[in-house]
Amino acid sequence: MSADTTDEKFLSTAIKLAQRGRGAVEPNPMVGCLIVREGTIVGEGYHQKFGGPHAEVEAIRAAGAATEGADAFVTLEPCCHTGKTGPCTQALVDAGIKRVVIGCEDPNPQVRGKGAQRLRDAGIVVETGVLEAQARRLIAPFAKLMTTARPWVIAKWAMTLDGKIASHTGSSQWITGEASRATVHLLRGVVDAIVVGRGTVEADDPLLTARPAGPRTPARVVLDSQASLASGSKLIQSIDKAPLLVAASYDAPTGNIQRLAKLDVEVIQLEGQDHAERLSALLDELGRRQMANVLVEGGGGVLGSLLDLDDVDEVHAYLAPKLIGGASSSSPVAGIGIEKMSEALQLKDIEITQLGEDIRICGYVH
Ligand code: AOF
Ligand code: ZN
Repeated sequence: MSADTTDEKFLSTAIKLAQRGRGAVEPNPMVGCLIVREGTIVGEGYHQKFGGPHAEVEAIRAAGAATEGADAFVTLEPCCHTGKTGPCTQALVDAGIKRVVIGCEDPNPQVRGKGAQRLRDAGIVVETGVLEAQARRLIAPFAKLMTTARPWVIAKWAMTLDGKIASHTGSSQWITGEASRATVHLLRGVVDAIVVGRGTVEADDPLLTARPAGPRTPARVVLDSQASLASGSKLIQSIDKAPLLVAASYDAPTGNIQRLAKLDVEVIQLEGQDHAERLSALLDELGRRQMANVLVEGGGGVLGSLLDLDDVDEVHAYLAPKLIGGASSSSPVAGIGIEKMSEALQLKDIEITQLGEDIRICGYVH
């Protein structure tokens, strides 16, 4: 193997290691680090928990005395500032590391290039941009929140083979099988919020919790301009299981807001003349709350507005081999839509997975 492919191999392992922190480190980035000496991994580490030690510190600790003269492979540029923990650049220097291979730059303005420079200044050989595209994907939610103050938006839907999310009478449970639904619960357990429209709550009366629970308990958010969510809904009945946020407009009747507040529902009122404007305001609000990942589960109106706003970052579409027909049966993404097929959003880095008899297609919008 050439030096480059060896570097990529170790960095790829570090990326997999980093992913173990998903759901536990946010809004921090997932980061993985390997210490390698004469071609052998002598220490592994990853950022395990928000506020906890960084990946480099974990890997250096695991390697013990073997760090002297070794290489470090880090998915993200090592930090050079003191946050909740000390600078990783100093830890690498103190450990006697002679070469650092980095996946991508840290978009945090306190670091951005300065971390790599600090290492070079200390006489360490630094290679940057190894498996850069993958390393950037790994930190995409962190990078988006850091640079736009908005969360990463994952749009999820399940549809029949003929593109419907419910029958013409509104029947929708269940389109996909158990294996598909289990993966949705895994995803719910690593995000900060699950967003749905009021119509979806009325049609499906969902709980919107992760079952089994994951490392993170997502807040449940309902777009409900009049704050009219029924007191008997499962969302309200399960208020002790996960926070519930109703995103209303300034036109919402005070009586409705007071009724929900008494039931421990948090009601926020959003600026905006229409659903799309208020959805945009909601993303700003969730960003202010330092939410890095938001899962939007429908319905078609909400997903359509998101698409019209160009605010979808990632898509998880489940396709079940069922036919239901019906001119009036709903499809997953409504809104105004795009005029020409030549202007359709083309997803990138597509991943196709078979789950029981269903197919899941995941991809990135940008
Ligand atoms: C690294 N290695 O494993 C991580 C880094 O508040 P702190 O001290 O945890 O610092 C958080 C910032 O450090 C975060 O915004 C990002 O810039 C960087 N994250 N850096 O060298 C790591 N998680
Ligand atoms: Zn650090």
